[in-house]
Amino acid sequence: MPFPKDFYWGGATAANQLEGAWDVDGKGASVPDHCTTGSANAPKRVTEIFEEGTVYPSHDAIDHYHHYKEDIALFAQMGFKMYRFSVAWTRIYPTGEENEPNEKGLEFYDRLIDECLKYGIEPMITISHYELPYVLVEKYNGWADRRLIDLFEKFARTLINRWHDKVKYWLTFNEINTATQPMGALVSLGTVKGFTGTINELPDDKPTRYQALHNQLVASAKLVKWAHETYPSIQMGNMICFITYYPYSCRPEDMLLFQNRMREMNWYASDVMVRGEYPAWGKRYWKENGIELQMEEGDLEILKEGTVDFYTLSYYMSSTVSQDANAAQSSGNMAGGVTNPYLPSSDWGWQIDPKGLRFTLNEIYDRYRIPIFITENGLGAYDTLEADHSIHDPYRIDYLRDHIAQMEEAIEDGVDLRGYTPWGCIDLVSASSGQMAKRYGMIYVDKNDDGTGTNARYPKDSFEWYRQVIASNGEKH
Ligand code: BGP
Repeated sequence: MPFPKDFYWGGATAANQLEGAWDVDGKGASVPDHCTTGSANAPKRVTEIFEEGTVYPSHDAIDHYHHYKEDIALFAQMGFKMYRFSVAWTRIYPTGEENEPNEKGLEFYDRLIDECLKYGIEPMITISHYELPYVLVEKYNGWADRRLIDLFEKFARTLINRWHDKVKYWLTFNEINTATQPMGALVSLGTVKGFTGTINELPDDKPTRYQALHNQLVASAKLVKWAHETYPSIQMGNMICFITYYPYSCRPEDMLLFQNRMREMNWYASDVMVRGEYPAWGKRYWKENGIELQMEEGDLEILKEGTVDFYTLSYYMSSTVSQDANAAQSSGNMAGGVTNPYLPSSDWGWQIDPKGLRFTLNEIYDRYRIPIFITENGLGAYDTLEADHSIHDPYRIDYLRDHIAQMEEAIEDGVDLRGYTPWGCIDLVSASSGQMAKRYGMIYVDKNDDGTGTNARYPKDSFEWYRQVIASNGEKH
């Protein structure tokens, strides 16, 4: 049986996408709190002022803030061994700049962590998951400003000092590599000072993005170094949005394009976090893209000293690249690319590729030789709530089953895979579209795009299926 006996089966979420209670108990506004709901035809918008009558989905989300006990009990019923969640920065430091943390915010996570531990569920915390305090965007243009490093250290150390004896696994930044793509400016870096409009209208400034990413990489390494010195028992990880690219043809130009995309999207940030240095091709890349990184003395040493203990990734799809400008384009989570005729697509155009996961895990492990966790994977789909409150989601079961089968293969190949926490184990707000209708959960939540719904939770067919997967340690899937 390939799955090791202490394999961490579980699920993953992010604070701004499920907690709601956006201004309760002293919480401040974060970037997602300024984002509206989108739809298949209309992209979500960012507004500076809250518009009357507009739905801001993170404000209420699925009200996990008040339902966490029920939700963790359902996770326990599925047999979760691990739960990956994030801490809302604005619950702890509402503007990011306070000197003292907001005790009420900390107490919520005290309760949440204790609830997990009560059921023997190992918490994994993402310190920063796409939810920068909005004040830091307006005042500093987000991570473009180095002062964010100290503000982040203050926030992150507050969490680790408080929970180091209860939480062993920590991730610094969710999908830090999205900074290499235009969308990263909004979701990850907050370098969107003064911007209002749809997410398709985001202006792009590549040199600023790469500078802001450098600042984040330094912040991450600084924290990892401090955590290792202060609390040797905890483990620090990265988190990469892994997009596996294929060359569309065997043309040498396509092969080089494939290599460039893999480097830019996947290896650039993770080489720094795992190897402790920028890749050899970095200098040429910076020059050709007009990037002049401002570094301070000691930055390169910090990067060297703050390397992570384990590697985590999200994996949803692969993407195909071609030199041919006329090739049919496919849509996707920041990836874009051309349509791969061998793969089916989700309702949102993401190309489903379980075998690509085996390839990906092998590539990562060959390169770094450190333990790996898949901290996100799943299918965003439309679900139908039947009159008897059942939800039949065989498409989701198929998706997860096929990916688990390829994880098995990768483990047989020799990959040190330690855990699997599929995304949005309970329905929550979509990061890219702001919709509730794009559902990932094994637990259905009665909440709609227009903000209506009872917030009642109902297990889908995938709930019982996943329970059996976990109970059999992956043998039954
Ligand atoms: C990742 C994010 C998550 C999550 C997931 C699914 O990029 O880390 O926050 O939302 O993608 O994406 P979406 O919600 O856009 O379908």
